[in-house]
Amino acid sequence: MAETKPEKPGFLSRLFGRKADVPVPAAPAVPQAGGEPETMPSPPATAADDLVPAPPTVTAASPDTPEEDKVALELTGADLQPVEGLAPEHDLKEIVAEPVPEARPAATPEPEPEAQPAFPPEPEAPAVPPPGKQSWWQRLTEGMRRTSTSLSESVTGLFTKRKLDAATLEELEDALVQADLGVDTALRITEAISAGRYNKEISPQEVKTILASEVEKALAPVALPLTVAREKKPFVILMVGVNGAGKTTTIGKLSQKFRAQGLKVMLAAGDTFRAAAIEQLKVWGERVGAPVIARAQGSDAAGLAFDALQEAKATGMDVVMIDTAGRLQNKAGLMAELEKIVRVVKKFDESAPHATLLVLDATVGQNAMSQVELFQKVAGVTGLVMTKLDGTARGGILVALAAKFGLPVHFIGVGERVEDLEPFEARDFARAIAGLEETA
Ligand SMILES: Nc1nc2c(ncn2[C@@H]2O[C@H](COP(=O)(O)OP(=O)(O)OP(=O)(O)O)[C@@H](O)[C@H]2O)c(=O)[nH]1
Ligand SMILES: [Mg+2]
Repeated sequence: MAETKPEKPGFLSRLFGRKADVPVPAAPAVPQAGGEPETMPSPPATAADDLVPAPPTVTAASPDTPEEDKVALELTGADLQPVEGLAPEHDLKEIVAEPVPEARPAATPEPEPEAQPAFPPEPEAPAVPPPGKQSWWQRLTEGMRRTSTSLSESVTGLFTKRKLDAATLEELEDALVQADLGVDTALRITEAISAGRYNKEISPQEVKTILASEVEKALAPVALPLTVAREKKPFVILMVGVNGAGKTTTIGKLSQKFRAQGLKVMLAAGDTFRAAAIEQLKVWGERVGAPVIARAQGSDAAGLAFDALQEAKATGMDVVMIDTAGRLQNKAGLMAELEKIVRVVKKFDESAPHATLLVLDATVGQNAMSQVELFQKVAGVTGLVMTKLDGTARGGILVALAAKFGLPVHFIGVGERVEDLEPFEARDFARAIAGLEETA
């Protein structure tokens, strides 16, 4: 597929008088090893109609991972398969135009296909060292390695024993755009690097330090914790996102964190579209010690959410997390269902959902932009969780999202294990992306 690059004037004209509001370009669809979603087209992030459901990425554990550290298949939704008719190359208009099926799937669940990972292990993925021995910083840098290596290589290649000139800066800007940081941010970084250093030598380390500091500046305002308001009992969290983004596993991981804080957590299996999705949540519930309210496949998700909230109130739960389907037959069906869930939840408590978290898969690149626009419109997103930063060389998408939407980023995920999801910290992320060491 041809790479699309934004048209760029020369460096000097950009420094003196380039307009700041350059549109964010479509991500160049660079095929990646391992067959991740980056191989799918990333349409420009403009209209909500451009939403492309992500093909599910079941990232298998590295072959080097010891048996006991591998994530159980039933926790990861190992049955995930691309939705019929939603092949990435499918024409979007066609998908949207499909009629919404009147009848929901029959209550008798269809036999589930045999569990099998959708994608083979990535041969190029870095080996995962034993988790118990790693700090979050190690897991973060390990997970971000593809992005940071790619940026580091560009910086080292460009700035080793070379004077800072327009051509070098332009190449750096290209590398930053490739990492999905967005044109505006890339320009700001190159300007910060060039300030007072034009025609002088600058070391790769200095460049990385400036890069990290600019990324941190962009991210600091959105790095906000998810606070469970104790006066809301139950505190209702609605999880939304396209199929395969990581909603169910994120619910599992968050449940464990909340449980560790002594909170009583209930889960609502609102993805009634697939029997395996209900099972997946039940397994998480058992694992973390959280009751799961579920009904048969094909049941009304909004009704189930309402029942779960009543049950949670009756049993004194602190937090209820509602899982939702990431895929119905088409986008209209998915959105109608989400709107209904929100309406019904509000009947229970006008102030709920107290948090609506959009789970974004980092590997979809620029398509994350249109996902935010769409889900914001339908469900009123209050915060983001970005998963699978370990599966992409373009982790800079988080920076572009922050610049464009300013929505709080609560958590980031760099792997499938429970401990691979942590609250988002701007400084750590910025240093990891720039390939710098941790600071005290
Ligand atoms: N490598 C990696 N895999 C992840 C991460 N987060 C989630 N996954 C995996 O992504 C796959 C899909 O996750 P799910 O939680 O089932 O996704 P979902 O959004 O619930 O999908 P639907 O139920 O189809 O809507 C699973 O195999 C997860 O283990 C992450 O941060 N890194
Ligand atoms: Mg799910």
